[in-house]
Amino acid sequence: MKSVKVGIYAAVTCCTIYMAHMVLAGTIHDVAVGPGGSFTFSPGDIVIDLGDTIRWTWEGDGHNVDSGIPGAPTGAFLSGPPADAGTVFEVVFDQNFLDENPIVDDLYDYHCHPHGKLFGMVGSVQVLVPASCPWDLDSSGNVNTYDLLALFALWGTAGPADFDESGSVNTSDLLILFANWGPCP
Ligand SMILES: [Cu+2]
Repeated sequence: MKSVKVGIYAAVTCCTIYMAHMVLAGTIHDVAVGPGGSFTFSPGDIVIDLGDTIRWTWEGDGHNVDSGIPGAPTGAFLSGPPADAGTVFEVVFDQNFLDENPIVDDLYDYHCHPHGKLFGMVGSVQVLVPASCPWDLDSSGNVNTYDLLALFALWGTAGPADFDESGSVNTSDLLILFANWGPCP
């Protein structure tokens, strides 16, 4: 009987860790470097969620990936010296990365060092960071009666009070608001 309990415990623990990993592991977005002999990154501008990875794959020769605009590298990331087709470079844009490389609006410009200035070989990564206190609908710093009233005013809509993104503000969102009642973290 004891071994059954241990088995169940192990399965639950394992499953929980696995699910937590699934939630934390972001999406990988592919960006081609110099496709078709061009001096471009494709897609050039990309919007990702916090925790996502950009995977640059070289399809042309003599390029690199350097953070910042041409002539003003920021040091946030650098693939190394210019490299050839087949090279792969990845950056995980997680909270640690953002903390270590703070930038206005979490918008990371980058360029190819040899071709950035000369051929406009540039790109950007916009990281979308979820609001830390989305229940504070009026941004007062507190989840209170005003937010409750705001939620009722948005009842049935897919607006900002649809916390669980079910498609409309309903009782579930009301309960989420109550669960987060008080000062924002
Ligand atoms: Cu280049």
